[in-house]
Amino acid sequence: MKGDIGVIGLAVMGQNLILNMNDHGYKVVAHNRTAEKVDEFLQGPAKGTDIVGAYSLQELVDKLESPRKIMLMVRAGDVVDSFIDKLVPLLDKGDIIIDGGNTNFPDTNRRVAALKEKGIHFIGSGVSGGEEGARFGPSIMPGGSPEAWPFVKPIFQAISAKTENNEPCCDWVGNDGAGHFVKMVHNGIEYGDMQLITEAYQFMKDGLGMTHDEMQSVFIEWNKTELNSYLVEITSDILGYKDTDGEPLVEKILDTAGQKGTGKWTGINALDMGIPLTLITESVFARCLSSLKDQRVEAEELFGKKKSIVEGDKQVWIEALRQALLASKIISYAQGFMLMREASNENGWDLNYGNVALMWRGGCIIRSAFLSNIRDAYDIDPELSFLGSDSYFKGILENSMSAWRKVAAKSMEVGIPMPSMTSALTFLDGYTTARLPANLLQAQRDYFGAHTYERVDKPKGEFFHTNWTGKGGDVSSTTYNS
Ligand code: NBP
Repeated sequence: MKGDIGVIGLAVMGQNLILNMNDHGYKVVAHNRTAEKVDEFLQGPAKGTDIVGAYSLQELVDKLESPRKIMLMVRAGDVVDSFIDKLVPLLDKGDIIIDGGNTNFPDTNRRVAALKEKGIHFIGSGVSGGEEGARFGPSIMPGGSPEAWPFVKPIFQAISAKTENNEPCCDWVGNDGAGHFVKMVHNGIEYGDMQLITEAYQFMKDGLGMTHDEMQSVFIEWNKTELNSYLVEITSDILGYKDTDGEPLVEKILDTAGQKGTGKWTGINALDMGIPLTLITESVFARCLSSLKDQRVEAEELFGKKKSIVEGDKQVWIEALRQALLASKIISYAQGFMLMREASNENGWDLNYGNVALMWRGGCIIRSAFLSNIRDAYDIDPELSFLGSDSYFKGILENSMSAWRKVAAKSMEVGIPMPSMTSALTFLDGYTTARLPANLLQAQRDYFGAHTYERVDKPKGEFFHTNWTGKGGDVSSTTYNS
């Protein structure tokens, strides 16, 4: 009997996805560039299963049922192109290549188009959930050639995570690189969620002087509220984890954050599309700032160590912090969905936002109870332009406002950096202000560069230039927006 699907790449993600597929009754053919890893896998974790090995791409192709489905779980970038180039001459028209790595979506756009010309279908799929997700149920976000989806759907939906109602956290996202785009936004939101939690931790630790056991208890309690999520849950575990000397391990970890680029891509994409994705972008910058460790140490000596003490009833502050975290999180998701909406419109992807929320509901790093509410919001209004306008989220934003402002103001007063919580509040203030000072900005642009402006008392699209000093000419610059 031939294999149902081939998987190339036997590192942590590939191996675990294969074992997951095998558990669900699919016969998988496994291949890896370094052939010894095929043997190690077959004689190790795959021993006693139906998984078979292939030591060359030809052998892999020969062992698969038509139309062949071959999933790449390798390092993103050139490695994917190199495997595609080697596979294409061995495949038949109608065969399917799937890239399950963390690929930047323009690469997927390019690959879908190039392979279409050769009659090969291509799916670019985000896979989230790390090692455990891959093994027992990841969130899977596939997009690309729609003709390929019916062949891949049963396997992907079988191995994916399920919601509490047993719905698969996997559905077709859209054409071209839509799947990888949605995975990129997922990762951006993950950056935001993580940053928000770290800001709450610093406020509790430095501002309120709380012990790690106290902070652990707070996160355990928060996990029973609307903040219920995987990241809040693991944070409580981390805060409670003691090193061999009995001290909290977290304080022995160097405070420089790593990043592999997906948060940065999200921010760059937002700038390209003109979407104010402030919270996620601040989260990326916060990681950049953290990596300037030597400079920060020198600067603290130069400026003096801040006292950062927050006075007042600790329990009241903790509740204020919880509300500030929840409200900021709503803004982060609202901005992420704004970005997806713009990309969907620009690319004609017709994204289903409720489905996206459902795909993130289980299996992935940002999984949370909150995503069910997001799904409900898009079920009520599929074209919702700002998540915060949905009545459930609007209610939380309004109820949290005073606590959120208190936390933001206090952080500024005592010098605890909270870039994401404060920028989220600033965003909401801007978004809910009908008249911003951009009129003055337009006047400045017209003053120094004759860039023209529109008037509130004239129809939109009519442009004016003023000779502000009486010295300049009446010639205006061309009007366009980049
Ligand atoms: P890695 O990203 O570490 O990639 C390892 C695989 O890539 C191995 O099969 C390796 O073959 C192959 N490879 C490399 Br590296 N360079 C190669 C080359 N020049 N030619 C051929 N093969 C090459 O594995 P991973 O952590 O399992 O991740 C797989 C994909 O899934 C990545 O795109 C990753 O970003 C994404 N992802 C990872 C996670 C996670 O939690 N790790 C989560 C979600 C998505 P070799 O054995 O011969 O070196």
